[in-house]
Amino acid sequence: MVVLLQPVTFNSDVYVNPKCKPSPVPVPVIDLTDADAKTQIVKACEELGFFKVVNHGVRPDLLTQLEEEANKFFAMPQYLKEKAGPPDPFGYGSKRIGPSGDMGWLEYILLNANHHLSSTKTTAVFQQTHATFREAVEEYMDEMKRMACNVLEMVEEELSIEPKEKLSKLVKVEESDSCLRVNHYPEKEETPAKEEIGFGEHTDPQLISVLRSNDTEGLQICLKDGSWVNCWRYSSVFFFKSEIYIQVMTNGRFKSVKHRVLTNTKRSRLSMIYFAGPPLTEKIAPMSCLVLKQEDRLYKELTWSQYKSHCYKSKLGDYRLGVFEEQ
Ligand code: GA4
Repeated sequence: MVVLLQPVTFNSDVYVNPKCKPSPVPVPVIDLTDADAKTQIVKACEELGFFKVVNHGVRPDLLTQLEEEANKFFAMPQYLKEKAGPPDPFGYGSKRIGPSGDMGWLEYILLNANHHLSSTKTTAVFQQTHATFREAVEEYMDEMKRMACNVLEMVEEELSIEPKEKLSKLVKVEESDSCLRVNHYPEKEETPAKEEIGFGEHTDPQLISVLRSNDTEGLQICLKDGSWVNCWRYSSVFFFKSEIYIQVMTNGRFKSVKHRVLTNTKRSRLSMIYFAGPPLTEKIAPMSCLVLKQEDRLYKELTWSQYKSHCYKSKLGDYRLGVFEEQ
């Protein structure tokens, strides 16, 4: 079957910001029920590291419900929200991102999807809110895990990765170090709204991530030629990004996409990102089924825990893949 990519036009989900260099590369739209979806997913991960999925099976009212509950949390008085902060890295954070001094125009909650790794800060998020928030978050995490595993299993099939479920198991197991980030970029009061860095440019360390937002623009991805394109209007669909971990496992065949969020609208932006990560003890290395000769290996082996501690010593925009590169 021929894969048709949607053309980029100003009114589609992806448009070229007049301030950015124009680029002809469109974001692939993949119907998860399509018999050819696995081929399209692999192609998208190889070319852009970013794609949009439709027919994902997540009930739309879960999205509305979670969005409402999250908005209620962010509307609470600052002193109450701060009972769940500062982040350790989980919990509530405002403007500060990570431990190395990065700042952004946002507030957020970071929640671990694995109860065993939950911290008192995570618990504190739910102590300030109704049980309906926790219920919506838990159902959403289950749905994101299901979708992430589904996509990873399609990748395994397409690339003939052995043993079966090699990738999806990393996320399915109870020890998986996956997390959910809910970002709130507050509305701007001034007119015209001043453009600010909401979340600075970076690539994510995990396997893959699943992302959606309310109907507000701001997310930009960086293309191979260094130009930035805006992605927006995706309240009922999901975007997937392939991340550094899967780039290493596929020996560079999949790309992790650099992205950032700019805030330049009067509307507030709410985004939810599920990061599918492996257990802390898991070793990250190129899969032998994809690297025929030892000398073709681009990356050395590290455990997820070693890599994570390296990430937490870095600044957001740092090149974090370097630590895997063979000398
Ligand atoms: C980027 C992806 C996820 O949001 C995150 C981020 C983490 C954090 O906010 O605590 C980091 C960032 C992210 C990578 C470099 C370090 C760690 C902030 C930062 C400066 C939760 C993650 O796993 O890595």
